Formats: sequence, structure tokens, C-alpha cells
Amino acid sequence: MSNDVKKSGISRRGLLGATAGGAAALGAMGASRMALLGGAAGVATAAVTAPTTAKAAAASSHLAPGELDEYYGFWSSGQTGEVRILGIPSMREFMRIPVFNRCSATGWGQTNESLKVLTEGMSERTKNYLAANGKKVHDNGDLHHVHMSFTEGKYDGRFLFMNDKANTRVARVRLDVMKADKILEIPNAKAIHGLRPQKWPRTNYVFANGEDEGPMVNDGQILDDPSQYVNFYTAIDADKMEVAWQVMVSGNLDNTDADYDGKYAFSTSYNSEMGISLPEMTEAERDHVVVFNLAEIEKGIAAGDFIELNGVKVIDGRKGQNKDYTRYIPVPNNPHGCNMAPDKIHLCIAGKLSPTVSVIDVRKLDAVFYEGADPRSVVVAEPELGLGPLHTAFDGKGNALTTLFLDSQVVIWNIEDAVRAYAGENVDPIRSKVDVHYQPGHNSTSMGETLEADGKWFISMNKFSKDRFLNVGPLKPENEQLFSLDGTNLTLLHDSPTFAEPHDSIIVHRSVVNPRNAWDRNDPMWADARAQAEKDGVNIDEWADTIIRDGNKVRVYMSSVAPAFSIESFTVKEGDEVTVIITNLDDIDDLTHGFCMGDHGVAMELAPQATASATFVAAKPGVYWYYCQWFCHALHMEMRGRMFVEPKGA
Ligand code: RUQ
Ligand code: CUA
Ligand code: CA
Repeated sequence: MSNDVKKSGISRRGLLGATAGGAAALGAMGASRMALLGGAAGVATAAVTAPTTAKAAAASSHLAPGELDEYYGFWSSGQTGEVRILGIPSMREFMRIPVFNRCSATGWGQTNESLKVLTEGMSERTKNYLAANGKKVHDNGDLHHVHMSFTEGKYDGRFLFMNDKANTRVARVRLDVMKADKILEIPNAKAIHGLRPQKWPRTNYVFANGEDEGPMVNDGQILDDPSQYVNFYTAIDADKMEVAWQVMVSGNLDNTDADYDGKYAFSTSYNSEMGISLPEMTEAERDHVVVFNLAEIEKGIAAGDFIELNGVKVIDGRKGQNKDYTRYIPVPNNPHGCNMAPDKIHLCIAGKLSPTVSVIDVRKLDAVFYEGADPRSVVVAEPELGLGPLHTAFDGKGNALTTLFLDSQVVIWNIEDAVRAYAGENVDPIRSKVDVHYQPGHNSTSMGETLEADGKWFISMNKFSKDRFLNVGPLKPENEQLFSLDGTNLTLLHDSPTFAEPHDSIIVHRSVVNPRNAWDRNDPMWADARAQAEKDGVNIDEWADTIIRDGNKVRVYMSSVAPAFSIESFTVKEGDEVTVIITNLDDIDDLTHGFCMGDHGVAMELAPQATASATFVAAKPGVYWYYCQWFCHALHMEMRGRMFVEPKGA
């Protein structure tokens, strides 16, 4: 009974203490960790500035009703599985883009168009699993990281890419219509966590980290034998949304980023130990950053130095392979964030269990690959910043802003000064520290992960809100705080409660993003519906009111123009499979209709000039009203019709 239920050996109290408590609670992590943290307690720091809610500063973020924000914020939503769009600096939430989740309003996860996006990149194994559970799609996801496509180190406004840790997927959202158009299940890897697009010369690849280790071939032959587990780093062709290649690595993978030269990509690993229990995963004094050499990997693939696993070309980049695919840079134990500075030189690795950020000079990596230089020679600074550094953002002026989870602070520090201090000069890189509320994870600066980092706005994404808002019961919102950034002064402007659980965000100048107001009638989103309509002799670009019977399949083609559907009623037989295909012919900005079939759990969004369809089995004889579920007109309530379901044999 070796693979019975296993206990971690750590009490729940200890774990929670380590999450929200002070350094002492980290005792649960083992004595060596205490030693590491002990070093931090005595760190001399610049004065802690309490955030001021100065009226003048607040005025700078205040937008009068009707005024438009200068920046888009694209937010992840963690276990909610969607992407959210906010305005910066107002922090108003504008829209949600369903991706991995089931959305009641838009019908995402139910319409045939969304089901195609959700299933076409799915493995047969997963399809079979879902069928065994009476489902077609997973209706949850865990979306941590959302990032935009790049051209030459700048956002190019084409796509967003995002991960699903829960079901090992990567998705793409089209920014012209703000809808997901591709979702890809990643073979071999487990739990896609870190995700970043290539920055230079453009986003040819999206890099994705598999967090959890597993057997190379996960077919049940190997189970509780961690010595045979491996982990996979995945490069996805961003245009085709297909896996380009994978690299097998030693240790697990947490966060990732890419350089501004198109040469290297990087991943942090908190489990170089390949441990299973918490004590095992925190045992070593050091873990590592894996550096991926893109040109060497491409050469290796071209030369046939790969194995094929589940249709994917996999290169062996594990330690000791003696090839130029990867290098492992030792950093203090259990690092987390991995952030490339817009100076194109410095990669910042947040220490998490260590109070430090390790700064890697990417110009020194060539020597490690080709001249046998010591991997640690690339580390040019390791400033002690405070307890629990998780992620770093940049102001584009040489300063870095790092969240301190355990200290509930953000620290601003100067990268060059940290390099000088590491070289022995007597300089303090820390410029200021600001309290945040509470336990920050990610942070972001306006345009901060691009060459156009402008250092104007700063968001701290805090995992706990505790006492900051009215009590809403045991489950509390998180708290995202907006600061203005003026040199190295942060001024708190706004507390923003938010539902589970935005991990990460990007702040993008509005000039980069130019979505449409209405769909193009030729959009590929409904190509299948269009092809079927053509076979059925129906023109879905015109006022269509046609019912096609095809055995026990019934296709109902309708149009909508406020405030009416083109069909007032239709009749089907009990047991028919009914597909309702509707085109919204309204092309006025914001004139969205919806279709909801009462008592059938069927509803969908019909934005201007869109076609959408949903399929269900009419299993309940009777009269059912369908109605427009998007308030569209003074006669919106009257926008309705009936479906008659005749009993079998009638
Ligand atoms: S992670 S709070 Cu999932 Cu981006 Cu660091
Ligand atoms: Cu159409 Cu409401
Ligand atoms: Ca570790």
C-alpha cells in the first residue's frame, strides 16, 4: 500500500502560517530556510514610506464620467478562467473575455463556435475522458498569466496569450474582437504555469512552463516512482498555435520570460530537488534558473536530435547532457518570478524563500554556453530586499519594483546600484518601500514588460484584502492597488476589490489596441455555420427565417434586428436535435442581442453582425418561449418567440 493517501508531514497550521504570517511561521519550511530568512531580518532598509492618499494625486487618477482611460489593463483571473479588461487609471472593469470557463452570459462553452475553439486543440485522451463524464469540454481553468504579442520588443496589438494551469492548456485571444480563437492542450507537460511570448524579433514562439513533474510517458506504467519523472518546457508556434518543440528539463518549472535579443528564454525552478513533499522541495540550498538557447534547440531539431512523444519533437535538455540546449544557473532556493528588464540586459529572479533578487546579465550567457564559464558568473547582483520577493516590474528608467509577499510591501530599487553593491561598492540600491494591503504577488507597471516602459502607473496585486472592505463572509475579495509612480515615489490612489483570483496583469497604452465595433461578416469564427448554411441553401447574411429538417436534426436559421427575431415560432418533435443559428443583422455600435431558450439551459450573445449557434436535444414536449437576453430596445421584452415540442408519436 505504498501509494495510499500520503501526508505531507506539515501541519495545516504551519502551512497557513507560512502563507499569511511572518517569518517565524516559515519555520515549517525547515531550519535552513530560517537561516536564509534570518539574514533578512537585519537588512538595513531605506525609510518605509506609508502610502499617502493625497488628494492631488487622487485627482490625477480621477476620470470624470464619460472620460476615457489612457491605458488598457489586461487581467488574468486565476481559477475563474477568464481574462478581464480594465481601464487604467480608473480601475473600472470594462469587459470579461471567457476563455477556459463556461460563461452564462455569452454562451462560451455552449455555442458551437466556442465549442470548436475549446475542442479542436484537445487530445483524444481528454476527449475520451470527458465523454466518459458526459461532457465535451472542461468548464474550469486556472488562468495566471496573460501577455500580449510583441514585434521588436513592443506590444503589437494582435493577440493575448494565456495559460491554464488546471488543465494544461495555452490559449490565444484575438484583440480585434476580444474573443479566444485558439485553445491548445499541451502534450507531455503537466500544469502549464509560467507563460511568455517571445519579444524579439517578434512573437514567433509562446513559451510555456510545465510546473508538475511526471513520467515521460504517462500511461499508468510508472506511478509512484519520482526518480523517473521529467518536466517539459514548451515552445508554441504563435501564428499556428501548434507546439513547435519541447525541451525535457531537470527540476520543475515555475515562471518564464524571454530576452530582447531573441536568443534566450528562461525559467525558474523551485523544485530542482525533484521532491514530492514540502520538506523535500525546500531541502536544497539552491535551486536554479534554466536558460534555453533557442538557436541551438532549433539546430538540434533540424539535425534530428529529438525523440517524438505524442506527436511532439522533444529535445533532451536535462542536466549532464553535455549539449548546448540548456544551462542551469544556481540561485537561492525556491525562486519564483522571472522578469526581463527593458534595459535588455538584466533578468531579475525573485528569491521567494530568500530575501534576495538574483540579477542575471544576459550578455554573459554566451560565455556559459560556449566558453565553459561558471554558470554563477552571470549573476551580477543579488540585493537583499526584504521577505518573500515574488515578482519584479520596471519603470524603464533603471529602477525595479519588487513585491515582498511576507512583508506586505513593494520595494523600489535601482538595478545599476545593486550591481555596484555586488561588486563591492558601498551603495544602497533600495530607494523606498511602500506598504501594500496585503501579501502582494504579481505587480505591473505601465508598458513595463516592453521597450516602451514608461514608469507612470503601478499595480500591486494583493492576495489578501482582510480588513480593507466591508465583510462579505468567509471568502474575501483580493485587493489590487493602483499607485502613481513619480520618480521613485509611489502614491496609493485606489483600492480595487476583485474576485478570484487575478494573478497577473499588463498595462497597455490605448494607442496599441484597436478593436472593432462590429464583427466582419466574413469572420472565421462562424465558418462552420456558414458552410452548413450554404449546404442548406440559406444566406445567413440576409434576413433568414428557414427551418431545415434533416432526419432527426433540425436547423433553425434566424436573424435579429431590434426588436424582433425573424421567426416567431417553430415546431420540432420530442427527441429532435435542434440547432439554432442566429445572425444579428444590426450593425449599430453596442446593439447586441442575445438568444435564450427558456427552461433549456441555452443562451448566447449576439454582438453586432455576429452569427452564433447552439445545439440541444428537445427532450421535453411543450411550449417554450425563447427571448432576447440582452437589453436592446424599448421593446426588448417583446423580442421573443415560441418553440413547440410535439410529443413522440403525435
Ligand atoms: S505566479 S504570485 Cu502563478 Cu504568476 Cu507568482
Ligand atoms: Cu434584442 Cu433584447
Ligand atoms: Ca527547492
